[in-house]
Amino acid sequence: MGNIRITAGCLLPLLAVLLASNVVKTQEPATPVPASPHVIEIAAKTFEFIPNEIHAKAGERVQIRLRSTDRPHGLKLNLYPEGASEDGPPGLVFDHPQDEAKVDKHHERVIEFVAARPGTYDFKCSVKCSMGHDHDRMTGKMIVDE
Ligand SMILES: [Cu+2]
Repeated sequence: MGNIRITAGCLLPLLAVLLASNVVKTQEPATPVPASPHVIEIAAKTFEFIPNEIHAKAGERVQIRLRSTDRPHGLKLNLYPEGASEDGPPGLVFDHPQDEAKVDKHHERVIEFVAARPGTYDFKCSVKCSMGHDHDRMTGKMIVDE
């Protein structure tokens, strides 16, 4: 089989291609590291959130760490700021549908979203944690600044 001959003339272009592809590889952007979220701890207890007013900046990724100190509670945020029309995209953008973010006694629940639009977002306990109207005053607000 004398007609298959590998010469230096064949190898050089191949080498050039290999080098070029290697260069392209190193120029690819590194896997983006998600910006660390703004962590806000909230304690839920009968019948209040502590704190009941939290702050974030527009565009910021927010991580609420909700902890119950007594019985099951939950935290449900309005997705639209106070007074805004609910036609457009929501002001708070969740990676996963929010569900009721329920948390049991002495447990912690992480709620993560991007606070896309400035405004005041009300939140409330999503668990019927009292027989009377006490549960209704278990509310709070998140103020998202420009
Ligand atoms: Cu509650």
